[in-house]
Amino acid sequence: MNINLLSEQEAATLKDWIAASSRILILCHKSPDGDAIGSSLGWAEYLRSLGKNPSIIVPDAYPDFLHWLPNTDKIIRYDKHADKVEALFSQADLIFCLDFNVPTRIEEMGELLTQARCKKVMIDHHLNPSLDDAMILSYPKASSTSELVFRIVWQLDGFESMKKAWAVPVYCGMMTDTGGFTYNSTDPAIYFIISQLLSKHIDKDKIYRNVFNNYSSWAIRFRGYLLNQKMNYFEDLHASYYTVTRDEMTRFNFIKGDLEGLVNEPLRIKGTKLSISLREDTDTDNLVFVSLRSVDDFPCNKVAEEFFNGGGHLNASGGKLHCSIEEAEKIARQAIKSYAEMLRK
Ligand SMILES: [Mn+2]
Repeated sequence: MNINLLSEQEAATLKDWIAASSRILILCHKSPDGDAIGSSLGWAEYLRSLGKNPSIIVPDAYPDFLHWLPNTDKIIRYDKHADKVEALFSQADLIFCLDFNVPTRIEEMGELLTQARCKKVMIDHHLNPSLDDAMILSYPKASSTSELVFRIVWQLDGFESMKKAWAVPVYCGMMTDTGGFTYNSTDPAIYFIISQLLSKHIDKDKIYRNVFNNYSSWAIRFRGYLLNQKMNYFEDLHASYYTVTRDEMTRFNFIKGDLEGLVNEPLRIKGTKLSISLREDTDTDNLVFVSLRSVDDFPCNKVAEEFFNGGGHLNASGGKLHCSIEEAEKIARQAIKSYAEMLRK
């Protein structure tokens, strides 16, 4: 199966740039998810196989359920080690941007990235990438950036020498970005890739359990509480929203990752087309994070753009509101009502 993505020119340039660089950084987006971490670890492992020693830098904390991945001890957090990261940026000769499309996705680090005078490569699957003076390898149809890492390593003839420590994060990133291969995962290439990853002796069932069956009892109670007490379901409109307040997070000993994927749960109600999650920030007042999920051709990214200062994929997007949770709730109701015609069908 031909799974190559890059033009010959891109492949050659990428090889040259890597070969010529010795101070390489790998960055991924704020609040890193399984794909951000998985693709970064996988790409770092590939670069190490070429004799490089890249630094993986993340803007802030990533969920507990990813800490078991190999080599996470090498990940540097900008929010904890700003000075060290700034020094690394000032010396870098090649920067890889994985799983994000614009510098603002890495918040304060975005400035360091735009100001850095070195070669930059963006490898990503989000829509509308933009990074000045960079080689942009953007494939919005791909399931995940981890899939892109696999395909690029494959095309650059790195696959043979890759070991389990490469295959595990790559598989993990593909799995998490597709909800365990239940959405955005119909491309046959994905299953070719999985079969190749399995040849590196990964235990895919264990990877699934490590990620998805890794909750505390508090988290399960919290998720149950939100569905039971907080879900607003519009039967006639096949849409749902729920709110999560800071008080509730404290009450249920919330830690990062506890509510991961919960926004998908209302979609399990027969016929549901749209699910919206509204969550207060843990520190900042009047900041509400919004997650949206939809099915089939209902464009939740349009809803995100129009009502929640956000955007994203057709069926998975996000945004944020600078207002109270009560006002956010009103906006969500308004959003659902304004799409009533499309939702009712
Ligand atoms: Mn991704």
